[in-house]
Amino acid sequence: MSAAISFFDDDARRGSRLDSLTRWVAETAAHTQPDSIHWCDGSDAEIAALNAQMAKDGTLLALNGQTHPRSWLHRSDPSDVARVEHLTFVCTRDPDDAGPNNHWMAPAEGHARMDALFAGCMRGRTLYVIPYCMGPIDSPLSRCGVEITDSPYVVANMRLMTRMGAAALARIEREGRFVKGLHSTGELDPDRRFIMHFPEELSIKSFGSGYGGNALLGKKCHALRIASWQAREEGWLAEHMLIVGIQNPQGQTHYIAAAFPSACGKTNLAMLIPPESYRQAGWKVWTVGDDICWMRPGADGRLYAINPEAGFFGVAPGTSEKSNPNALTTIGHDTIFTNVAVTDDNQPWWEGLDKRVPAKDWQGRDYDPANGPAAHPNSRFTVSARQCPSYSPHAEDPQGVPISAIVFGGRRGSLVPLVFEARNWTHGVLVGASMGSETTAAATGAVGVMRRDPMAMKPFCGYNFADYFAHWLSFDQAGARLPKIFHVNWFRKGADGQFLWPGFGENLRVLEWMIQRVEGTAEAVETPVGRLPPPGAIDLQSAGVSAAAAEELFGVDRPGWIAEFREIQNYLEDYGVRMPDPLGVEAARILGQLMD
Ligand code: SAT
Ligand code: MN
Repeated sequence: MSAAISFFDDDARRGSRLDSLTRWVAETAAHTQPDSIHWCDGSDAEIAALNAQMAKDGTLLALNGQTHPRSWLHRSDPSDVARVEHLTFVCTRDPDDAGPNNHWMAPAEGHARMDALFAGCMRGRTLYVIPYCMGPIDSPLSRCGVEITDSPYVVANMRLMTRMGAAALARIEREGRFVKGLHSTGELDPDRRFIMHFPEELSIKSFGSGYGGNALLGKKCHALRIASWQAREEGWLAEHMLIVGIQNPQGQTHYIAAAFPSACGKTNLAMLIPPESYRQAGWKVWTVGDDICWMRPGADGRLYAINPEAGFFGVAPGTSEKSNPNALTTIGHDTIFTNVAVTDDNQPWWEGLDKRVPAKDWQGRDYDPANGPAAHPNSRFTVSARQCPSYSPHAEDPQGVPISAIVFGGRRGSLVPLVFEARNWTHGVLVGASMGSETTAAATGAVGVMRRDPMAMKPFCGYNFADYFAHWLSFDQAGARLPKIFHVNWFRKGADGQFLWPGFGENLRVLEWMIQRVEGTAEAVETPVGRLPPPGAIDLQSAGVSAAAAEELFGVDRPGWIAEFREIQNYLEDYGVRMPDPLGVEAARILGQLMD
């Protein structure tokens, strides 16, 4: 790796709009004391040198080059395998601006704590400066940031997940504005680990973790927590949503943005393969993004969306030829795998992939089922979106893609039907605001516990949820041509504990009904909780769903919903006077109808 501080040597840079960046880098270096500084240019030569260095020191292990060319395995510290929500803070001057949905700390205290951790932490290490752009480099919807890190693994991941390097630096120079993210893996000590956000300063400080959303600061920290704050100020939306294009046999494509909590199948839905009969009829599915969506009203009143990311950081377990063949093709080469198992011929392996028995588990131990799953349940792949066979030709359009429908969904074993449509925008915002889901392995803590996860943003909204819902409501203006809003639940279980709905490619049957609703060609039945497809509107038989299962999937259990809505009312009331009235009015109206 070059240790040269080439950027500083270049007098031409001085006095440019990069002054604040060079000053910040110099101050950070003075405080963290790295041995050298490297400005990332994003080139092939740079990553080749970095990979070689990481292969040498064991940070990356080469995988089978025959089956997985140019792919690597990284084993993280066993205590550092997921996001840490209890150590994640939003630091605003007024605690109410962060809201009850965030852990809050005063900015001065947050900085003091973090600065103490960062003091001298990069001694013996290289400080990498990563200029990056979230979104297509020439899109007005994109926003830039710079991450300073001492982790070459973070550099390699950021290179896949963002537009990183020289072009981003040029845009930063043009705009003079960027989000500052400072990261160090520290000693990976869980007791010295914090992820702090300072939205009023557009800055992030993250210490003590090298993993995913804690360390790749462009992702959840910038593109959701800080961006949600920027979006409210600037009149757009930064959401935890996949974006998928559904092309019908007539050749029209509708784009759908869908919010599900982490590890609830966003990547699978974004890369869906239509059932055989749909493929033959000419249906096609196009992937725009699998995790984050930035949306803004266009001149025609529609919402236009970009995927701010350039790659996928997907959950490996459960990814298979059946569940997501597009993902398997995508990760066939040039991929970083984190915390997966390996076979005896050094291929990456995880539960649900196939019937082979792995040789080593995610910690590098000889595989022994007594030690639990071979791959960590939150093991991941990092890969460029351009390798995805279904990557949309419009994924990088600077103006974004027009959104026809917004879908909210949770992991709910009971009560919530397979699909329903919101009556209007306000009802749709309530549907999103009252989303509940059972927790997954994507965050540390108990798995399978039901919690409210509004719009799948509970861990990611950088400000008070009450203000966030008000911001959502504000899009309903004269001239707006807003998407229809739906709710889905792929995870409904029967009395025997088995899923009632097959999911995966069959989900297209549900999306088809939504598109027909958007086009005005499908019927719906009014119920107090929303509009449901009438019997026969979705071909369940071909999806292998029995009549009894169908009845459960589309039933409205009034006593169950009354209890649910009482809980929702309590939840909304916890936010006090900042909660916008229309949501409470809407919830009361639905509850009244349920009790009629
Ligand atoms: O670890 S990440 O936050 O990047 C992944 C996720 O939780 O969705
Ligand atoms: Mn996510």
